[in-house]
Amino acid sequence: MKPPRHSAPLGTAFVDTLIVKEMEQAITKIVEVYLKSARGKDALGDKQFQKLVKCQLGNIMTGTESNEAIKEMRQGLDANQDKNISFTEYMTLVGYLANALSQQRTIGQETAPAEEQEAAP
Ligand SMILES: [Ca+2]
Repeated sequence: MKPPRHSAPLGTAFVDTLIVKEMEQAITKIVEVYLKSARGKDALGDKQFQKLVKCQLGNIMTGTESNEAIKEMRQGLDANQDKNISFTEYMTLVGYLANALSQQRTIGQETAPAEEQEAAP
């Protein structure tokens, strides 16, 4: 009798499929949020951008309660200075936030095993 040789490769493929689906869902959601916020237009105006940041990014970003801070953020993202946030400019924000989250988690892992301690002298 032959041993079941398929179990390991199938298992790996299954895990890969799960990861792809999670990424597909995440990317789809990022696009959906933008399209819903833009309400059929090809870019986000000031009000749409304010609403998107307040409703969707309040837990991941600081300063989202301040209209002025969000306006400054929009100005920083608005690469072509047309006062609207295009999908590409929106993706700059998504990339920035993903990078910040990744760094935060990496730092968290580095410091997690250590006991809580005061700042080094
Ligand atoms: Ca723009």
